[in-house]
Amino acid sequence: MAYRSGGPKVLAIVLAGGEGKRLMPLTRDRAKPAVPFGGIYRLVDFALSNVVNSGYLKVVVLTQYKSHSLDRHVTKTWRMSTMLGNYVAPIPAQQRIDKNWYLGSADAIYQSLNTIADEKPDIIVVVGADHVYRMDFSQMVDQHIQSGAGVTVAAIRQPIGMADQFGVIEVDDEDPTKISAFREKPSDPKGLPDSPDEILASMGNYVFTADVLVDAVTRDHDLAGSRHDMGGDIVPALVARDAAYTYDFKKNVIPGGTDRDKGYWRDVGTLDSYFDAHMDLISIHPIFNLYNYDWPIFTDYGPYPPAKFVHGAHGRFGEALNSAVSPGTVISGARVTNSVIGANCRVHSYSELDQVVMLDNVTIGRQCRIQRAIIDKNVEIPEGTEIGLDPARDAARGFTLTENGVVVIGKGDIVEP
Ligand code: ADQ
Repeated sequence: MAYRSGGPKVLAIVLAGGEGKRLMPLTRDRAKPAVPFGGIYRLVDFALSNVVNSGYLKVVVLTQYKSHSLDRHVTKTWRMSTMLGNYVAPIPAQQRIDKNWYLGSADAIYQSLNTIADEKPDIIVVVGADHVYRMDFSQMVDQHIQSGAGVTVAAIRQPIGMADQFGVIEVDDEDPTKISAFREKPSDPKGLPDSPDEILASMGNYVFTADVLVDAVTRDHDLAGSRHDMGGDIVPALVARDAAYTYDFKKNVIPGGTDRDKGYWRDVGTLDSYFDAHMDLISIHPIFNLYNYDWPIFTDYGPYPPAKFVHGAHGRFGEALNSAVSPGTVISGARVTNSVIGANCRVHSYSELDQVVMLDNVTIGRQCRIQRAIIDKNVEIPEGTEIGLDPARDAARGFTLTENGVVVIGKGDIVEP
């Protein structure tokens, strides 16, 4: 492949139409990529920061399901100077070609082919929007160009028990970068030859030669029986045409990265993995390091002042330990440990919170005890409430309880003391 001077012209497509059923109630009225994460971010900020930090500044975000808050966040946060022709553009499903909403992620791209025709890129980087990680896509693009692949799929080893959540990659005996088989969410996975308890999982990030992607989604559109899915249909079709290679995420080097967070990647598809990923943020030497400003994670959290910790009733200290507390929040006379607290929250006297993930605008009244809980936006917890201490009682009150026993309270839910 020969490119004009200055390297290939790259367009990034962020797939952000996912429904995120397993994150209910957090996805009750927002798309999964719009789910708040880490106090001040939305999930989509991780994918977009990676794309932009990789140097790719022409970006379309394909949205569909309950896209209002996602759209608002992307439009507000991801403004770039248009003078150089750069943009991050949310594109809602708009029945441009077919009179139906997107049937799957490949159909989302098919119905947005006009954005590719307008830009005329050489390379298209297609990424999901529901993972927490850092990745320099330009290193994957370099490998893609050198290998002559039609598609390159980013890959990471995962426990074999999770095979039914991922596209599973098998590689060629002679050339371990070449994909010999790709099965979407198989129920009968084979372990890796050197590690029978692991599989090689697709991260849902792809680099395509532009013509190959356009051709693949166009053929797929007319294919009877296709689910029009990137992992389920497009990648297997290109494997069958001998055009699919894999990129080993372990090789990816991030400026400012540490040994501890090298290779960190979390699919926060379930409430338990969402909760665990928050605990990774606040571990004393963070497993995922938000403080690496060489590869910043960008966001916009609103017009809030710094967080404040004040004496509450009877002079009790307001304190937070091993916790991340977002701007606008006031902790007065309460003790918060091992928690991630969103913006503009209030935690009042004598309350004790441990391992709590709290999104924006939550008020915790006095004398509450809350453990291992996720509390969505705009929830008011009345004085004297206990949550997370007695699973049977929490279930009886209508709260969601995860497999690992984390209690989840949905946006705006009314909580009785
Ligand atoms: P899943 O995450 O299960 O598996 P999917 O639900 O299609 O696949 O989501 C992939 C991305 O596409 C997400 O960012 C989602 O928001 C978006 N998306 C889904 N439907 C869409 C639509 N109709 N329009 C626009 N965007 C849409 C995928 C791959 C697997 C891989 C895992 C890694 O299919 O092969 O292993 O990601 O987590």
